[in-house]
Amino acid sequence: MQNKILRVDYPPNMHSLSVSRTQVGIVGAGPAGLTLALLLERCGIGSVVLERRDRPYVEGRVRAGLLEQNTVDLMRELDVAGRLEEHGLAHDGVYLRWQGQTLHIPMTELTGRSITVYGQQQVVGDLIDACGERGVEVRFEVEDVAVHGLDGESPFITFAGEEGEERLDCELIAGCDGFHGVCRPSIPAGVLNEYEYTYPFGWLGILAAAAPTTDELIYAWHERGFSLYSMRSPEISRLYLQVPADEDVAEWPDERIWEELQARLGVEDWRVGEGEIFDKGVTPMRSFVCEPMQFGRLFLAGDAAHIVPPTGAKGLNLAVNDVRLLAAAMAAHFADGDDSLLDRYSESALRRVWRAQDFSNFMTQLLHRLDDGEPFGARLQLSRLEQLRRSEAARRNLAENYVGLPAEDDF
Ligand code: RFL
Ligand code: PHB
Repeated sequence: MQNKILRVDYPPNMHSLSVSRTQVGIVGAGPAGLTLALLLERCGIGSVVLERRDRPYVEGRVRAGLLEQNTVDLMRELDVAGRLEEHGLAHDGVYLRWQGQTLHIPMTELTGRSITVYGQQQVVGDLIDACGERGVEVRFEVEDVAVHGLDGESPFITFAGEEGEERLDCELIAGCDGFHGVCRPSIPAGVLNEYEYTYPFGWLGILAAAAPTTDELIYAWHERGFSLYSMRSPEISRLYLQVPADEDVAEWPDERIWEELQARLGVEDWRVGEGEIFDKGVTPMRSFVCEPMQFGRLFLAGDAAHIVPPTGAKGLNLAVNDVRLLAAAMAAHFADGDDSLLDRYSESALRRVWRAQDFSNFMTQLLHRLDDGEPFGARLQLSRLEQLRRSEAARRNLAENYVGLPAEDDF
């Protein structure tokens, strides 16, 4: 559908207000919002994506790196996987490392499904390019976005664009604006149940111009704290260190980072490959879910509705799964007025969200230094790691959760 734009000019002393109309107003141009816009476009449904930041900022934000097979399959289905096929690194397993031992978990052998390392920055860049090529409107640098009329038949979004105030009338609104967005807080008090847990630690993440010296990701338990060895390409490594939640990145000059990584990840005759660090940041870790993920004509998706600690590598994958369900439900609404899928959207999405919450919490509690002053927790962790080494059933359980449930199990 063509988006209609109508400009209403008021007398000179009043602000002019541009009013336009689309079928679905989408707030946020992260993986959730952009993927939803492309899924809707494929069904002939018009949408406008409203994003607070500018395009270079959105494309430059360093975040996730690990895509489940479902996510890769959806990117292929949407015909946006060209660069992913070329540059994505297919992985068949991961390593767990503790006390000098390394255990390979052969994901593909255990589940028949695989994982792909491909940076969220690239995913977002590919999605924005596809929106441009397919005429999907993405408006960057819009300010003061607010959603209105959510419990009526005619919701609308107001915002300040380059030319002044604007109003976007819609039939449905998708809140894809991340954890700190405006959509979730616009739902009236008392509607949502919110579940939250904040961890007392965070991750210091770096990108380095260094060839990875490992063929698979390494998740390492260490008395000094957790660390993770990941990558972005044969020349670029992505590494993380557990640090206190409120850590100042200035406390971590490059030499200290490499020293700590070698101490936590290194084993005899093997070292982490070092190189120039060109990105550094600290991320807090929290678990959060709001229920339901919808109110009237507003549907939340991705980090706007739930956050997982990154240890399970689930956040982006959950965001993409939400909009896969949401797009199908919206398509049924527009095709024949059938709202049964929209009514069930939250319930369908939350099944996978809670599974991912549990798995992300399990991986976090298994591998991080708990800092509660008691050695008891560490002994339990070592016992669980030992069980993974001894039991194929335990490895299979981890592998099934890590690669993600098949998409068809959701509706
Ligand atoms: P995003 O990506 O936060 O996008 C939301 C967008 O909304 C915009 N926005 C607004 N726009 C207009 N008006 C407003 N008022 C707005 N407020 C916000 C924002 O600017 C932004 O562009 O949410 P989305 O689309 O739900 O995607 C979620 C993922 O980004 C997130 O879950 C992942 O990055 C989490 N994550 C990982 N997920 C994985 O699946 N695999 C991983 O390996 C993985 N590793 C990670 C991660 C997240 C990390 N950090 C930094 C949080 C590793 C890290 C370190
Ligand atoms: C990443 O490559 O950024 C990454 C990989 C696995 C995780 C989290 C982040 O669990």
